[in-house]
Amino acid sequence: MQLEILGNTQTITDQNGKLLIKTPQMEVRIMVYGPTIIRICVSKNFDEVDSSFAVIQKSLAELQYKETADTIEVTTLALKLIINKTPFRFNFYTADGQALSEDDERFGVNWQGERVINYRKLVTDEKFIGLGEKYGNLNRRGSSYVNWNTDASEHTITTDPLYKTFPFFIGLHSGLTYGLFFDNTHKSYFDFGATTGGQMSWFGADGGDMNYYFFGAQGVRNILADYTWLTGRMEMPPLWSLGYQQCRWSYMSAKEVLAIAAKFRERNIPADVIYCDIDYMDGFKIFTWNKKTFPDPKGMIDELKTISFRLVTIVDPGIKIEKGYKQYDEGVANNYFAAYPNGELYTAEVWPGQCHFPDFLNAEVREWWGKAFTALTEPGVDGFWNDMNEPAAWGQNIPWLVKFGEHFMPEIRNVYGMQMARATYNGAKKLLNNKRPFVLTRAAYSGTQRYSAVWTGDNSATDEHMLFGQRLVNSLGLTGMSFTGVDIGGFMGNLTPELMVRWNSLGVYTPLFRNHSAKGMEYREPWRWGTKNEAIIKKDIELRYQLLPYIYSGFYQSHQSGLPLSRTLAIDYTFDENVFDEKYQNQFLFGDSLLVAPVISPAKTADVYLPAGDWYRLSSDKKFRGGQVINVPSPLTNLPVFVKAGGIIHMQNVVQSTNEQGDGLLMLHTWNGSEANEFVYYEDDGLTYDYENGAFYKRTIRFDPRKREITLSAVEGSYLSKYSTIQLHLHGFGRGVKAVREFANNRKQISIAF
Ligand code: MIG
Repeated sequence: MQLEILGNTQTITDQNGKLLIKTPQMEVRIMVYGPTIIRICVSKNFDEVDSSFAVIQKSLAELQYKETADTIEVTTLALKLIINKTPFRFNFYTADGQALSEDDERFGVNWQGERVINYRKLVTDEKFIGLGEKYGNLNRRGSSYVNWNTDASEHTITTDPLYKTFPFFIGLHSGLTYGLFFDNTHKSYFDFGATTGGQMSWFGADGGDMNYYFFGAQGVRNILADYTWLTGRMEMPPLWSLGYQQCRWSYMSAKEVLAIAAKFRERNIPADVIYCDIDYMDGFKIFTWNKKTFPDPKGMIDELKTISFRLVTIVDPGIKIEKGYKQYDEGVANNYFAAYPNGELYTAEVWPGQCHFPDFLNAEVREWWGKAFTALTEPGVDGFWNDMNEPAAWGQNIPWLVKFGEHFMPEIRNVYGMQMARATYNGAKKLLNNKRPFVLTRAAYSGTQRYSAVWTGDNSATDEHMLFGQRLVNSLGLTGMSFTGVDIGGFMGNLTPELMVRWNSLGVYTPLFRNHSAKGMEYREPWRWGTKNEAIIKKDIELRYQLLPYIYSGFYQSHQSGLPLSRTLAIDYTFDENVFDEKYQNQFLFGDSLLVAPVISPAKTADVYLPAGDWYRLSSDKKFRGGQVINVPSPLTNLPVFVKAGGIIHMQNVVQSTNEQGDGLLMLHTWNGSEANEFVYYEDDGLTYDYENGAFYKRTIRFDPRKREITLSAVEGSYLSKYSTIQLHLHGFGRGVKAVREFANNRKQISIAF
């Protein structure tokens, strides 16, 4: 195999902001997307059209560069890209010349056959975070990874690859931050100094171009804002999808679904969602219902609605080969399925038996798929769960010569699931008449946040998996995915009541709060664990509902700026070494003000690292100084959760579902601190897209310890809050300060002295 390096520069041209550099072997395109974002694309043969599944922005029409004898320098307000001409290398600096990331001087970018690789210099103190759903530590230094979407059933906490591909990481060194998004859908590889004796890091792919976006913003938050500007942000989720979700493979009949839902109401355990896994279908045929066990889907869903439950149903990509089955007939007639190069349709076995696989890369197929959801939306299904879309088939490995339109399988495998989620989301959105669909997908690629929430697939019912799951959620948050979750309780295996209670209490602080288990496992509903445990589980679920106003406002941040709801401490405490300590690396901020320390179920006490600042335990208001490790009690009734001093958290009284109007009381909790703080409270109807036309209620809450004042700004937006009264609760303000004040919710600025 021949090693091809980037030869010497032959010509440089500026084409409306695109800098084209030709060498005898390759062509390089440099584009600027903003002061902190520069794209480099090196190719041996550029496609006519520059297309991406992830990126939704265009490059700027102008670019500043100058040429010297040895270099080409591209500058923006914030960045300097210095390209060495011989040998050809790409090096990035801040505007004032500090090195952010440089090519390895010896190897840089090169090709080995079809494979394209970039070798980069490692800085001594360099750390890496990101890549989304990947095993290992928060700091990825010393690890290597493969992106190849895989149905990783029965995975362990060291399995790689898993289900999703997010070829985006953030580098941290010398007090500086940068990000790199390798937008290449082929099987790809990332090595953060694992196999090079600490000499260099490298990434590459089996095919395609060396196409990457370099982010030079300072601060992880700013990099996330840039990355999600480039690849999109989530819409506001339906409020009901933030409630408690009960799943099972499977509730086998309409009767069982209704009985389970009714039990929540009988026992006054709040919940919003119940699921139908694959057994609701007729022979696992997508978009059908089993006539015997689900004879009247609409009747069942209507009944669920009367007790304020929503239904989410699963769909898989595999379409059963069966004449007379609508999706099969139409798919064959229109050539909508993946095929071998000789035109024969590709066949593989999944749940329904022999199947064909829709070509979700084709817009017409996506449209067709989207329309088929009438079979689900007509009876009243509100949420659409996309499974098996790696794509999975028995035997895993789909032959490489299978074609999806013009693309061979290896080129598109990593985006197949995302395109299925896209088709599902667009289809459901059209059918739901201005209501927001909830879509949940297992396979994903960068940009999936625009269409869908994700869960981390088939985990196991162990403490180890619970902690691992938290790392996955935190890491997914570093790649634009805010609406994420794990199977709470673990998919495979049975667990102790203690672990169920603990995991559920962590679920309160998981963006997607969904309890799920595999066929054959013991049932997992809250009442299966004895009276005492049920009471704890219930109380925790109630806490989730109390926190919903805060959580919803947290999702508004994701929608606005790409900041995830579950945030590894590396986002705000980037250069604090303790954050990366294996003992504390699972800790995270849930929204702006809560710090959560996941704890295994047997532990009666926990060591918690509190970063700089003052903190209060949520359950007791006991105050702690930050910048130290503390040991605190962690009984099953009380997960270690802390509020940041100055924290602002909106809560409501318990409701049994988000469908309940509630008592109209919004409780605004503030914890005393020496520094000023601000929080944007956000509310809308939680259901429709009217917020896009101004139908929201938004106000900034300011805590100002110097002025001794809490201010609620005047309301922005036209929506009427569902809360008629606001109650201010002051924590840690000492004697003499009235702890609770109450006032009618009005739209003017409100200032309260303390
Ligand atoms: O081959 O639909 O990850 O959540 O319950 C297993 C049955 C297929 C895998 C999913 C899991 C789901 C299960 N599915």
